[in-house]
Amino acid sequence: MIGVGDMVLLEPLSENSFIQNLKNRFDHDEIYTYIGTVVISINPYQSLPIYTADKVEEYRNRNFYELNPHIYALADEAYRSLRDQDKDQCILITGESGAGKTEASKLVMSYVAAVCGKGQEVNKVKEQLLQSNPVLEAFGNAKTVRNDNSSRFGKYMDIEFDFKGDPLGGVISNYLLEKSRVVKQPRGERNFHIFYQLLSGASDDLLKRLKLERDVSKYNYLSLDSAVVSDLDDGANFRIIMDAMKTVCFMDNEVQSVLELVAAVMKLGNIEFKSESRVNGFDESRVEDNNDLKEICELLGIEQIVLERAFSSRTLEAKQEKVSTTLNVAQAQTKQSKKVMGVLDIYGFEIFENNSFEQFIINYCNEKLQQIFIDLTLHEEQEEYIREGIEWKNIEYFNNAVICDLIENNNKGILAMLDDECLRPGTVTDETFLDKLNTVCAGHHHFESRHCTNSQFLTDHTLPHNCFRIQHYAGKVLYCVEGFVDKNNDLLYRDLSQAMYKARHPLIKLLFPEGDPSKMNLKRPPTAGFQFRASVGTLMKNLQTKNPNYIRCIKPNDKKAARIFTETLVRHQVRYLGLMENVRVRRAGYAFRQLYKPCLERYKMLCQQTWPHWRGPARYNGVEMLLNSLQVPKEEFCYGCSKIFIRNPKTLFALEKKRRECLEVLAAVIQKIYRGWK
Ligand code: AD9
Ligand code: MG
Repeated sequence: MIGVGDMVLLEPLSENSFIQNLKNRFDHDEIYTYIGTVVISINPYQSLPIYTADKVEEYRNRNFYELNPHIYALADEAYRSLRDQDKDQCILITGESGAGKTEASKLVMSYVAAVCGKGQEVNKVKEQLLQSNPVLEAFGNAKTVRNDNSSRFGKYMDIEFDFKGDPLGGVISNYLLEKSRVVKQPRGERNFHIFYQLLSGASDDLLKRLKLERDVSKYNYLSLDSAVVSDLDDGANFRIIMDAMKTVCFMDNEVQSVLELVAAVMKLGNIEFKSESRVNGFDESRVEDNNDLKEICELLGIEQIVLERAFSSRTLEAKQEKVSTTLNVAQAQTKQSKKVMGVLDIYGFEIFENNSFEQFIINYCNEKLQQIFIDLTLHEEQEEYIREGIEWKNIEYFNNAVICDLIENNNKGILAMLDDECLRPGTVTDETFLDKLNTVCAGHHHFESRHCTNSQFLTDHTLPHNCFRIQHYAGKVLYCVEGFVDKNNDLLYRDLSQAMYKARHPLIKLLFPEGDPSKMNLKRPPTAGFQFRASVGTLMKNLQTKNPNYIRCIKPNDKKAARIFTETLVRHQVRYLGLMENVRVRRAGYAFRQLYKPCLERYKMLCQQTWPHWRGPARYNGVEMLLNSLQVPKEEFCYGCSKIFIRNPKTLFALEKKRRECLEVLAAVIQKIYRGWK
C-alpha cells in the first residue's frame, strides 16, 4: 500500500501530512483514499486501468477495509447493505466543478449494474439505466472553462431494486437546467453538446431533412471560438447518443421530433428583428429575414403568421417551469416492496469571472449538500456520543447553516427577497433588488456589497455597483445582479406559448401545455428560485431517510491535466470540504457501533459461553463475555447506553474473519452429517 489508505490511521495527523499522503498516493496513481467510510477521490485526468471487469470481481462481496481503497468498495458496501440489510442507500458525490463527480456517479452505477442480478429482463433494465447517462449529458452538459463536460443541471437518480437485489428501474429528477446557455455562453465556453454533435455526426441526408448546414459558424447560438474541444469527438458521440436513445426506448419518430426541435432552436438564434415605429408612437419589432422563420415553422408545423405575430406582440403572462421531471425507465411494479439506491450528481461549486443567477443557485445547492454532510457526519456523530454517554471532546468545525439561512430564510433570505421584488407591483429592476438586499442583509457576516460590508453600513469602493458578495463555505463569490429578476421570473409571453401549443409538431405541443387556451391559468406560477428551493428541500428530506455514502471529489489542478498536483489548490479544497474535521471526529471516536443484541447475535458463535444461547442480557454481560473471551484489547471498545462502540475498523474486520471461518467449519460439519444420513 502506498502511503496510508485510511486517513484515520495517519500518524502524525496534520493538514500537511494529510495533503502529503494524498499527493504521495496520487503520484502513484492511487486516486482513492478513505476517511473511515468516506471516499476521497482525486481526478486523475487520465484513464487508469482500475475499472476493469477483473477489478469488479476483486471488490465483489469483500469487506470495505479488506482491499486497497476504491470507489468500487463503497459501491459494493452500499449495494450489499441495501440487498442484505434492507437499508435504502444514497450516494452523495460532492466537489467543485471538474473534480470528477459525474465520472464517479457513472462508476458507481456501472459497478452496481455489474454485480446485481442476471437474466435477459434484468440486463435490459441495466442497459437502460446506464444508457440514460449519455442522453442526459448530450442535452444537459457543456464545455465550460472548468470542465469540458460540465453538468449544467443537477441529477438525482433513484435506482430501484426488488427483494433479491435485482434492478427494477429508475426514477430521475433533474434540477434547474442552465437554460440561458442556449442563447449565450461565456467566453471560451460552448453551448450544450447536442448542437455540435448533431452538426458533426448527422448524415447529409438527415441534415437536409432538418434544414441545417454542417458549418457551425452559420449559427449565432453556437460559439465559434471553442467549437472544437480536443478531447471530444462530437461526431462519434452523436452516434452513441442515437443508439442510447433507442436503448432508453425512444421510438424513431420521437428521436426525429427531438432533433427537429434542436434544429429549430439553432435556427431561432439566426432570426433578426428590426424595430418599426408605429403611428401611435409604440415600437414594434418585425422579423428581418423570413427564410429562417419559414423553415422553423416547417420543422415545427406552425403557421408562419402565428409565430411571427407571437414574436412581435406581448400579452403578459407567465409559464410554469418544470424543474423536476421524472423518467420511468422501466415499468414501475407498484405492488412490490422496493429498495432504493439514490445517486446524486449535482453541478459543483462554481466561481467564475462573472457569476450570475445560475452560479448563485448552483452554489446554494452545494451549500445545502455541505450542510447535510455536516449534519450527518460531524454534528450527528458528536450528538450520538453524548446521547450514548461516551466521553467526548468537542471538535470545532465551521457550520455553514448560517449561509444556507442567508439564502433560504423564509422572510429575510436572499431568495425570498428576490421573490418579493419579482411579485411586487411597480417598477422592479435588478437594482431595486440589490437595494433591498443592502437594507435587509446589512451586517450579515457572510454578505457584502458596495454599500454594506459584512459588519456595518460602510462603503467598499473595491466592489462594483451592481454586485453583492457572499462568503460561501467554499470561498467568496461576487454575484452580478444583472438578470436576477428576469431569470427568477422566468416569464414566457403567453402569445409564444399559445403559438407553440398550436403547432402540429407533437413534442412542441407537449412541451407547452400552458399554451392551451382552454386551460389558461391566470394564477402566476412560482418563480424559478422558489421552485428550486422547494425541490432542493424535498431532495434533502429524501436523502435524510437513506443511509448516506460519501464520495468527496478533489480537483488536483486547474489545467485539466494528468499527473499535476497543485498543492495550494488541493489544500483549499481539503479545508472547505472540512476533511480535517472529518478525520478528527472519526479518530476521536469509534469507527463502528452496533446495538448490543444484534452484535451478540452476529458473533455469539465465537464464544463457548454465548453459543448457542446466552441466557442473560446482551447489554452488557453478553457482549462483555464475548469480547473478553476473544481477548479484544480494552482500549478498542467502549460501552454506550444502547450500543457497543468499536474503535478500529481492523478489530471489526478480525471479528468478521473469525465469524466467516467459524461458518465454514459449521457448514463442513453439517455437510458431513448430511452425507452420513444418506
Ligand atoms: V461539474 O461540477 O459537472 O462541472 P464534475 O462532474 O465534478 O464537474 P467530471 O466528472 O465531469 O467532473 O470530470 C471532469 C473530467 O475529468 C472528465 O470528463 C474526465 O475527463 C476526467 N475524470 C474525472 N474522473 C475521472 C476518473 N476517475 N478517471 C479518469 C476522470 N478521468
Ligand atoms: Mg458533472
